[in-house]
Amino acid sequence: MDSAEQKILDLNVLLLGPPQAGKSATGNTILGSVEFLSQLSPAAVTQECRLCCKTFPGFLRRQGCELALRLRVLDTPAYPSCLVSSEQVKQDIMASAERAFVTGPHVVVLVLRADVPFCKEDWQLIQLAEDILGPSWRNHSLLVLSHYDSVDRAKIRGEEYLRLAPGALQALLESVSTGTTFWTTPRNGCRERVDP
Ligand SMILES: Nc1nc2c(ncn2[C@@H]2O[C@H](COP(=O)(O)OP(=O)(O)OP(=O)(O)O)[C@@H](O)[C@H]2O)c(=O)[nH]1
Ligand SMILES: [Mg+2]
Repeated sequence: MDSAEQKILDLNVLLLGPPQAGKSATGNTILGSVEFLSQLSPAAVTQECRLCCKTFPGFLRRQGCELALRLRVLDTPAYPSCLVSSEQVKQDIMASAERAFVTGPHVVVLVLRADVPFCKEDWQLIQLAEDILGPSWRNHSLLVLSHYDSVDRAKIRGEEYLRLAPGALQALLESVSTGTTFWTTPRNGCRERVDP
């Protein structure tokens, strides 16, 4: 590794979630710009995996030296899918993640809608995170509950939402150690974080 390479910190992010959960919008939020097509559709918008790489020079200082952050975000088609074979999507995602990330994904962002019930199919998503990251997947996964603005409009506050959530979702929230984020309405394709 030469000195130029040492000044770059890589962060590989893999987005996963069911149809229309807000995966692409989340990717845009992470990148801070509109890179992925994010739109309402009765069909799948993202049909194949797409990598976006962005470098943020001087992002942090370590031992008196400035480091750039190189963010690689892989947007993926919906999984599990109700439109095409979920097994095929799973194979595509795993193959694309292997191609995109030489050192593997560092963080898997699981995007679920806060305003629709957590159902048993969602466990397939968790299983995929585990297949990709291995047994320590919980330590390297972030759960994003999108469409929190709808929950907010229904005047359900964060704590109450968590109390009302089915046991399976509560177990997931407890097991994902990197924390949960609630997101509000997209603005210009990006979103803002709100506190639960
Ligand atoms: N109100 C609201 N709308 C959202 C939120 N997140 C995403 N959306 C909207 O939901 C729609 C789908 O968002 P996408 O980012 O395309 O979702 P996706 O998971 O990438 O969708 P597919 O690629 O079709 O699986 C878009 O119209 C977004 O603007 C949110 O937190 N609140
Ligand atoms: Mg998408």
